[in-house]
Amino acid sequence: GQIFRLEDYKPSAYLIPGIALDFALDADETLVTARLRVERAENAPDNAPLELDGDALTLEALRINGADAPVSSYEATPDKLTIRKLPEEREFELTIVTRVLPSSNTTLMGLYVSSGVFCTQCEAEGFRRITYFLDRPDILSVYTVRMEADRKAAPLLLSNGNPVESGALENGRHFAVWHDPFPKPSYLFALVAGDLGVVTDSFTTASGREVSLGIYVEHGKEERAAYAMDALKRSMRWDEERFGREYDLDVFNIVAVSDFNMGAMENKGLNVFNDKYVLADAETATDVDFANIEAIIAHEYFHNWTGNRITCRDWFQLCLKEGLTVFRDHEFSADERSRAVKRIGEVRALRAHQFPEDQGPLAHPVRPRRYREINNFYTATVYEKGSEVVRMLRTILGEEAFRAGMDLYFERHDGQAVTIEDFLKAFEDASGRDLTQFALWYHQAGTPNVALSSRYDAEAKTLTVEIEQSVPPTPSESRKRLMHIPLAFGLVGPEGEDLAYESAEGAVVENGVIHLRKRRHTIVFKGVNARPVFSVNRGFSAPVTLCSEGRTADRLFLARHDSDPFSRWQALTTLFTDTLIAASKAVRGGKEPAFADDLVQLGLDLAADATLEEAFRALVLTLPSEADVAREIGHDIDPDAIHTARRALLETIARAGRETFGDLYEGLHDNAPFSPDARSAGRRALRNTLLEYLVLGEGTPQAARRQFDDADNMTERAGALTILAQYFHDTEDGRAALAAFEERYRDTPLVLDKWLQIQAMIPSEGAVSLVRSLMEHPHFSLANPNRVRALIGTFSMANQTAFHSADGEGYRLVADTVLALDGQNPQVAARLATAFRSWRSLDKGRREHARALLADMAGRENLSRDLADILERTLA
Ligand code: DPP
Ligand code: ZN
Repeated sequence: GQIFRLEDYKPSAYLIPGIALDFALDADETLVTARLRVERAENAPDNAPLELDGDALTLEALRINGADAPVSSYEATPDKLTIRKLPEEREFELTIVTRVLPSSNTTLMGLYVSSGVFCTQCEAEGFRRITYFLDRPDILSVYTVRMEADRKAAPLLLSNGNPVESGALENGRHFAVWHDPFPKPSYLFALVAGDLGVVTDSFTTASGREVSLGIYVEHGKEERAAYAMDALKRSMRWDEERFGREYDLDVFNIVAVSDFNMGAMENKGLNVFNDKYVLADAETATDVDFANIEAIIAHEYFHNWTGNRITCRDWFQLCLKEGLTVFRDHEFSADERSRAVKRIGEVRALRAHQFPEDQGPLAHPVRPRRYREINNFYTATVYEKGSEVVRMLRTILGEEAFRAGMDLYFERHDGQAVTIEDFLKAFEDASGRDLTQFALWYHQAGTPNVALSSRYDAEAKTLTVEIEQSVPPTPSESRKRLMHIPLAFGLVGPEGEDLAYESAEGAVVENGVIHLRKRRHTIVFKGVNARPVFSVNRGFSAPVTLCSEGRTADRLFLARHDSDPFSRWQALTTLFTDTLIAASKAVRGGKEPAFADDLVQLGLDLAADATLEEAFRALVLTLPSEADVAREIGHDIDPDAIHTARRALLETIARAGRETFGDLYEGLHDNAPFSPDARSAGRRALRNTLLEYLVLGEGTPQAARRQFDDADNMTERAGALTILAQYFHDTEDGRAALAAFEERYRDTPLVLDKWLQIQAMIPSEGAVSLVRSLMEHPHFSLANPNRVRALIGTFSMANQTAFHSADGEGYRLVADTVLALDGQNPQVAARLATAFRSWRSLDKGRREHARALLADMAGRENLSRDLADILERTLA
């Protein structure tokens, strides 16, 4: 297939400043009439043909300045319309009539039907499934959209911008016209037409403009949209206060649909959401769901400035909007909730999703230089690492200069389609700093490693720190340049306070941050009055792996005393990870795993420490996952050994903490009515974590069964069910709870997804056949991405022993599903296939099974471009 390269970017020879779209909506066959105002760009040759993108389109008519275009003047295929003979004038009008088939569109890109509702998804290249167009983000157009549809089937007609006009038509049909005054790229176009319920509200912007807010959901589900509405209003306020960004249209609408490839989409003034990220109440949503809704509502709203008002010049710049907007939504959640807990969650997610990507065959820079299929670059690297890069920028510049840079960026580029270079230039100009070396974070793939050692000289009162950076080779980038790595640090004294020092030599050290810019730095801190423990990468200031001399005593100390909560958690996590690596080695060697008492005691003490937030204490008791341990081992992985080792540590802690945990668990119960706030969520998280240990300590399911039966909210009910399923799935209690849950939520698909998910994680011999049988359940459907992700996605990501089952059957299950899905929904199929990305780090037998299946898949005929690209890169 064709490879697109960053260096090949050329501005378009034609512009389309205005477009009027007219949709005659019909589920089987919709006629789309697009009237394009086309302009020849300055400096473009007069005779350049106009090549418009299409995808699976049928051309019904083509008119140039109102007259039918002679057949000889153009050429139309499903994926391209080339017009060779164009008017002499610089400006002309093209009318293009296409025919599209919404109800048979299973790709969920372009115009499709979800539960009877017409909706669209155009990012990245879905608009070309609606009409022929210059479907690239640097073509900005003002849109006017007219829709007509059956009034009964689709009383609601929404598009971008503001409503202009609506009315009745003959034959029970009606129409509406929307106009969006802000020029936008085609990927931000959206329409929704259907019969939906609505929650309305309003928001007054800082300058006093009144905005009507609407959240549209299936009838009967309106109450479950209340939290999303609240999150939206808080997001709008926050963006004004923190970034000075005000909303710009008269209306802001959100529509929840049940079939959606992504989480949500930031179409101008009309966000379309996966209903999973809108609908929530105590009965159906966990605290994690509430937090995700808050974050995603914020994320899509924040795109209005970072993405919509200022957009990407081309898709290589995807991180320009995504990394930045993730950073903004992270900051929002940190402000709304607990900053420390939020940060730990971000880092756990980064390590779970981005690190394996960066360390495997699919590694790519935050700003990729080439792609075959852009859909495959909506990755943890672009999003999560992209956000980390913006965070580092703030660390380097400081809050004030960072904000000045953002202000300049908004001021300078409003209404434009720009690049990472433009973005960085705004910060350089606002701060007077040179960001050339820093920019490597966008250009170079791979997770840098920082190796570190320190020694204290009591007589000289110096602490000498040796730091060395290296960036590992990644596909097609064997030689790496040295990065600018900002490491926040502290010298932790005997009482836990940060020790002062007189001077630091050997690197730029300012405001508690070491700026690593060379391969090696020897930093001498002078005037340090007591032996400190060096605490580094506080707050995870840089997304690197750290390799430091393993002084266990120092880590135990930091876990108890570091003033940075992230570093406390990190110290403990490192200790747990190291001990789990050692234990899985022991298991593999046929020995009993053993765990140090002081580590177990540390876990118990932190869990019981009432001065700490409950959510933090829950994280303390959450051991590194099997995948975390596997990633740290890195090669010749045996998931069974890791599972056995981790289970042994869980049981060791459970036995040691039996009494403490029981008391804590009981003490955390309260009778207050459910509230999704962070504090209450933290309490529930800790209770659920404790429950697992309680059950393991007692060896009986009673406590979990009791919580399952008594719960008045989904967090506690699903938490208990997860434990029952994990440890007691083959007992009466486990079976009964799973059946009761299924019965209770028979008519609530999003909750039945949890039921699938919980079963997909059961680490048993029968896991593969259980999942295969659940695929036959009436609730399951390959056509719905949420179902697929809940069952097959969870199985491949969160059931290490079963997915990597030594007989290869777990791989086969995922491969079968990927192939079955590819013909319907290539995007979701390709995403599912990335589960194989770490195949080379497994032990020999598993590696062989994975390779054989990957090769078999790659050899099939008619693979989508999406899937072929992933398979090819994974095998390379
Ligand atoms: N809708 C996706 C997001 O907001 C892609 N833009 O990240
Ligand atoms: Zn986004």
